[in-house]
Formats: sequence, C-alpha cells, structure tokens
Amino acid sequence: MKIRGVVLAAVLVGVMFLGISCSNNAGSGSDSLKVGFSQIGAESAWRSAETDSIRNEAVKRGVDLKFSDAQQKQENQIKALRSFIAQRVDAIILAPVVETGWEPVLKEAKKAGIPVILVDRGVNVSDDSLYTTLIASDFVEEGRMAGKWLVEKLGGNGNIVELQGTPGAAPAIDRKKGFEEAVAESPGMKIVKSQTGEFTRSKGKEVMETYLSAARAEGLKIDAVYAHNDDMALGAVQAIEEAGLKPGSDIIIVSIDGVKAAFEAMVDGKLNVTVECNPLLGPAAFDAVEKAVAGESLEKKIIVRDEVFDQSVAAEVLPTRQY
Ligand code: GYE
Repeated sequence: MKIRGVVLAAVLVGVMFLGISCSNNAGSGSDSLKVGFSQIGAESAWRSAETDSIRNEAVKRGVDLKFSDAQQKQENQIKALRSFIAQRVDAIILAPVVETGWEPVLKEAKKAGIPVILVDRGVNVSDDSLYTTLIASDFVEEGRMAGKWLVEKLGGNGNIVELQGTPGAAPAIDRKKGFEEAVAESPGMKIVKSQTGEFTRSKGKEVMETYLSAARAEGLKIDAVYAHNDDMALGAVQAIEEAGLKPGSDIIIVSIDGVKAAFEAMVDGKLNVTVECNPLLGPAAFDAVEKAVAGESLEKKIIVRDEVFDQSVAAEVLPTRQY
C-alpha cells in the first residue's frame, strides 16, 4: 500500500511537470505572451510602417498584443502604460513621443516587474535601469549624413531652411544637432529659418509656404530645404511647386526616412536625397521582449544602421523598398 501510494504520488507529480512544461513550450515559446504597445500616432508613412511591422510580428509569434494609439499626446501614452500595468502584461513596447517626463510611469512598470522595450525614440531618464533596451537608429549620425551630403552638393555655400520634427522628440533634437555639426564646418552654409513641421506632410507644406513668402518679401534666396522626415519634405515639395519653383533643382531637398514616396519623388527629380531610417522594428522588438521575459540580459542600445540614397540610385532601388 505504502509503495503504491509513493508511486501514485510520483506519477501525479510527473503529470503536473509535464503539464507545466507543455504550456510553456507550446508553439514558438511566446504564444501566451501578453504585450502592450504604446504607439505615438500615425503622423507619417514611417510610423505606419513601424506599426504594421510590430503588429504583423505579434501575429506571427502568437503574441496577444494590446495596441494603443496616443494621438501624439504623452499623457495618452502614460495612461496606456498604466492600463498595461493594471492588466499585468508580460512586457511593454513603448515608442515615446518626447524624451522627458517618463520617470514616474517607468518606475511603476519597474515596480510591477514589467520590462519596457523602447522602440525608435529614446527617453531622458537619470536611471537607465527604468527600461530594458532601446532599439533605434543613430539620429545624430542621420543628421550628419544629410548635412555632409548637402555641403558637398552646394559646394559649401547656401541658405538652408530647416523643417524640424515634433518638439522635444529624440529624432528632432538629434537630427538638428547632427546636421548643424556637419554644416558648421562650412561658414558659407547658413540655416536661415528653422521651425517645427511636426513630422507631417500638411504642416511641412504650411511652414514652407510661410517661408517662401517671407523669403520673397525679404529678398532672400532659399537654396535648400533640410526636413527631419520625408513627409515634411514632400509637403515642402508641394509648396515649392505651387509657388512656381522647381523642387529638386531651384531648391535642393534633403530629408530622412527613406519611405517609398520619397523614392518616387527622387525618380521624378523633385527630391534630391533621403537618409534611410528603418521602421521595420517588429522582429527586433519581439526578440528583445522574449529575452527580457526569459530573464536574459540585453544591450542597453540596439542600433539600427542606415544608408544614404540619392537620385542616382532611386529608380534602381525603388522596387526593392519594403516601406
Ligand atoms: O523619422 C518620422 C516619424 O521616430 C524615427 O518619427 C521616428 C520618426 C520618423 O514620424 O517620420
């Protein structure tokens, strides 16, 4: 009787283990993961490509993704994060609209033991243990690449107008910095006007219209536009055409992102160069999520490498572009 009881207990324990390991190993290993994704909004083609990449990858890996669109507002992102924490998600993916103001909510996530993976934009926090990793491009380097290209194109002389991204956003701050650094080496390169176009086509167009009429009134020649993203550049292209000028030749246009519409504009001769910024972050984001949940350590920054594309390669490269 005694022996039979022990055997039965052993079998029961065995069955329990089997049950646990089965539920953990079902499918790819992340089937049961619940992940919250707080996205900024849908201001640009770049951002829509990033959203699709993350959503598609979640489906592919069988992740239960809670998606929240913040409509460009940090307060909405903070609310979304608090709701993810309340729902006890396994991990949070955050694309932070601006750099500052995240400490309190990130502390709440940390206290709840929920890893936070930052995608595409960085944050400014005094304690970097408040997030697990940042997967992003080097925005300062992107700005430098754009600036270097323009210095060469203009032979070191020219009046530039700059269309900045969302105020306070990492790519707006860093792309400005990198570009300024690159053009500072040529005293003939002057940034004559600089304002935010909020990363959108409509605002880019609106700001460019104001600049063109102001320049006309001041008798100022605009030689080039530096836009922090393609959408604003494409808005500027429209404004320049409506003002009776030729974008791409009367005014040189330099931008960042490398979305399909930018390649099409290059093929048409209306945009001169774009510095790629890869938005297809889904696979890397979920690799990071899985590692973080498994308790593996991760690099603090996973850098996405970018390339410069100009008109000379646009037609050849366009069919291969994925976003
Ligand atoms: O360049 C721009 C966007 O954060 C890197 O945000 C991203 C930027 C991207 O809306 O188009």
